[in-house]
Amino acid sequence: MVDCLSDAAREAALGELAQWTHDPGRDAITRKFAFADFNEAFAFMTRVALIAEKMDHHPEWSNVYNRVEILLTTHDAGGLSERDLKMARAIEQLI
Ligand code: H2B
Repeated sequence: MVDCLSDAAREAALGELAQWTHDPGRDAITRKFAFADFNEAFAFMTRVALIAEKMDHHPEWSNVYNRVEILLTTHDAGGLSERDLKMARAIEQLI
C-alpha cells in the first residue's frame, strides 16, 4: 500500500516543482509542455516512457502535435504520493 502525501508535504514539494500544478479533483499534479514540433514532443514522451517503465510508475498524458500534458497521480494510493514527486523530478531533469 502506498500512502498519499499530506497537504503540507505536497505544498513543500510544489515549492520545488514550481512548474507543476495541484489538481485537487484528482489529487494529482499536472504540467503542460510545448516543443518545437511533433518530433521533439514524441522524443520527450519516449524518454518519459522509459523512466516510467524503470520506476513502474506511469503518467496519464496526452499529446497534440507539439504539446504534451502530463498528469501524475498514484492509482495504488488513490492520490498523490512520493512516487509522483520522484517521477516529476525525473521529468524535470529531461527539460
Ligand atoms: N502508475 C501509477 N501512476 N500509479 C500506480 O499506482 C501504478 C502505476 N501502479 N504503474 C503500478 C504501475 C502497478 O499497477 C504495478 C502492478 O506495479
